[in-house]
Amino acid sequence: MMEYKNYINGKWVSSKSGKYFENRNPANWDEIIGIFPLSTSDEVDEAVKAAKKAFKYWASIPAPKRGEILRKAAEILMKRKEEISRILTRENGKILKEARGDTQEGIDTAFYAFGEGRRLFSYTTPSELPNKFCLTFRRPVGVFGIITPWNFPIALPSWKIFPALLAGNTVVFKPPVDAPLCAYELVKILEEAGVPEGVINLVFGSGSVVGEAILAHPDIDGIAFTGSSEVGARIAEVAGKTLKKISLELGGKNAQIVMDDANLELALEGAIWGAYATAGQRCTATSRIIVHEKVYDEFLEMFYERAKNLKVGNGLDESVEMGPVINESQLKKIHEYVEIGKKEGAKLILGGERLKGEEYDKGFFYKPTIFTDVSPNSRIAQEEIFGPVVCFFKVKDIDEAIEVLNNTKYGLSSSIYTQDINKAMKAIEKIEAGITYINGPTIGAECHLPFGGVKNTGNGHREGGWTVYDIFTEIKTVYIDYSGKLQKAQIDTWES
Ligand code: UN1
Repeated sequence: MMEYKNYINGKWVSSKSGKYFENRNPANWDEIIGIFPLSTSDEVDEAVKAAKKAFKYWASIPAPKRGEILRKAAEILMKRKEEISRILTRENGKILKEARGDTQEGIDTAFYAFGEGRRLFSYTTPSELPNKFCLTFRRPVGVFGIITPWNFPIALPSWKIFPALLAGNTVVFKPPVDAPLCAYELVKILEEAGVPEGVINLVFGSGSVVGEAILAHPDIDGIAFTGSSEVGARIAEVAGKTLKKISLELGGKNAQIVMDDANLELALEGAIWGAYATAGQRCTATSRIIVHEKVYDEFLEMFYERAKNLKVGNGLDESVEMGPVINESQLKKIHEYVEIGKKEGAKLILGGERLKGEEYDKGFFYKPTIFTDVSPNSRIAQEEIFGPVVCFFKVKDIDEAIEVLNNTKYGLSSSIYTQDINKAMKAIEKIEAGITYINGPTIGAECHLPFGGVKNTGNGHREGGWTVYDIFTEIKTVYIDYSGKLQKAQIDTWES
């Protein structure tokens, strides 16, 4: 059995607790992929010390040179793409095609960070006084605690770690217990690419021990987290006590609108992909489909037929369209929501149960599930289920469609299928979400554009693109007075 280690101060070190957790394949729970340290708060402390010590040196390296190291990491990740994607499918369950996309997102983000090494733009502006020059530039924040979920085991740590490092921060990384091997490979790649000791530290373990120790540690300056809104609120509370910079990417209850003038075939492909890719376990997943009454029956029928025939199975089989969900407790949670939906009076027209049979019994396979007649304020319409469950809503026009879409505490992704430019423009303007797709599904964000949401989906930050550097840098404002005399802002007048 492969036993994995933490990476602290440039060394691979065994668990101090002597305790381990198992990483198993959700498509076949008998398959143990490896065991990983159940680390203690002491190990977090060591990692923070190493990161704090390494910060001065790392921050002093010019950003383009830090970028060179990330370019090397991108090249290694590119070379190992297929191997890592297969690891990803084994530990996460998502189908290979999607695992390759997950890895590719990491590669793209590393190359983008490499390029940003030669930009890291900031502003210069005129001074209100003569012979005075004003400029701003970006400095690193310090030590970042990075806590990521299992649903994008390469892309999400990449979104955070690569820009954090490029900007000159050092990192203590706590990966998810459900997909730790990708994290191990990612850190291995950074080590091979030449990241100096102490700059990236990896501490495996539980949220309740390792996660909490990171949140409370006084020498951690910032936290970047992706996960549920409940955990996000807890992070803000605990990490807020030591006034850390906090970036939270949280839940979603994303909807796709299908108008009566839409290309229904296209809308169908988008809806199926948005709802059932990654078995619905994306924060961007389509969990609500809002359809104009004129095409409701026709579209529902089309969707039902496709969903019913979706091939579910082990993601390593290239013909499979949907893999298992991550673990037993997630499977139970999804099923509980199905029961809640039924009790609430929604009509279950497809799925709503675990798949049975020899090829399924050792994994956590849930049937593609559809509810209709869902009351807009019911729990299944409002809460994030994070599984292959969609709710259908019938509306009479674009205004009602947008109203139903906005009726949620979340605001991450959204989509509308229409051929009418006026309806599309209205949706762009009125939908309360961080992301709106026109004639595309709610999933498929590109790494060089801002990613994040409004309302309870986050706390105002955007990962991705140039905006992620607002999370991982602090702005220094500089006034250079070359007048040779004391000039007083707000007091001196131009004439005097
Ligand atoms: C997530 O689920 O947390 O847009 C991220 C998408 C992916 C990223 C999802 N590129 O669906």
